[in-house]
Amino acid sequence: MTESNNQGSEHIIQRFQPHQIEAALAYFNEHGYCVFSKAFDIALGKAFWDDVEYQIAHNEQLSYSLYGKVYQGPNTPPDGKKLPRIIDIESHSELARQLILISPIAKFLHALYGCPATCMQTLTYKFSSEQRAHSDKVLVSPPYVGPYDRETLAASWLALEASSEANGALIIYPGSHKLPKRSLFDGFDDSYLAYTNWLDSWLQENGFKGVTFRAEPGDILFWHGDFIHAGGAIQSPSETPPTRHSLVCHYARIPENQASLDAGWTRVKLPGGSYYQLVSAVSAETPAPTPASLMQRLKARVVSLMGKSKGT
Ligand SMILES: O=C(O)CCC(=O)C(=O)O
Repeated sequence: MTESNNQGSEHIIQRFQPHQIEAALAYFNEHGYCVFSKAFDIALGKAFWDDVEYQIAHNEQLSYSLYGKVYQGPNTPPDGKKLPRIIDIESHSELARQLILISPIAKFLHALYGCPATCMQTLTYKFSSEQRAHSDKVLVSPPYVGPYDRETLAASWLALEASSEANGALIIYPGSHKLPKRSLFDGFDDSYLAYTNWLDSWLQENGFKGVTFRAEPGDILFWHGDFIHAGGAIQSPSETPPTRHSLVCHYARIPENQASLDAGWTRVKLPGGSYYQLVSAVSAETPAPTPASLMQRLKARVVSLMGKSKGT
């Protein structure tokens, strides 16, 4: 997992335990990213993914981003559901809301911001996006948030499955957040291709080499808003591409009393911070049926047998 980059030596990805917040923050400021191991319960991650599958199958309000456009309901092209990049799962899934500001995330971001964080948006991926190297800094612009301090933009990437070259592990460029660079809106005529071509040359000229982040389920990777990263190419030769389930959350420091700009979205408090909720999704929420506990099943069986014995 080591490669040289412009920091002049082999780069080894250091991992932190969820309680090592201060050490991780110092590392984040230096390298533009940090990784916490065993930062959330793998079973919660699995249950969340089951809910994602359930929502894809049953919830027509879910929003998918596909090739730069957002789709919902019957207008969603088949690829939208096959290669899902869901942009609002936290509005639909209680389990997503448990993850987006889970304790190590809330604590790390509180240390970074000096106040509770706001989750502006999420991206739920079934596969590696294979997205070329980019910075998120000007890309994360949910309309309901409006202008915000982009210097505070940060992301968390929650590994719901292990990743490696086979399923397109993330590629990161340690230290890349420190240098000023052009953005998509600096003279590329809105051409994402021209921007990413330019950025590849910029990385090379500045001596940055990508480092593969091989994740374990339960890992949380944080990256700085201007940190360069990419969705790795899926290298498995298999006809069915291997999945790489992940949840990406984008946060910023947003004044506590700043309301949503769109009446269709409301800002909601959670124990560790706040997030934006699609209002129409609240009443429509249909949680996936949770399997009954053994005790509940036994009780139900006893009640049904008693009913039968009374001839009902
Ligand atoms: O998970 C991926 O493949 C890429 C994620 C990413 O680059 C992003 O959300 O900005």
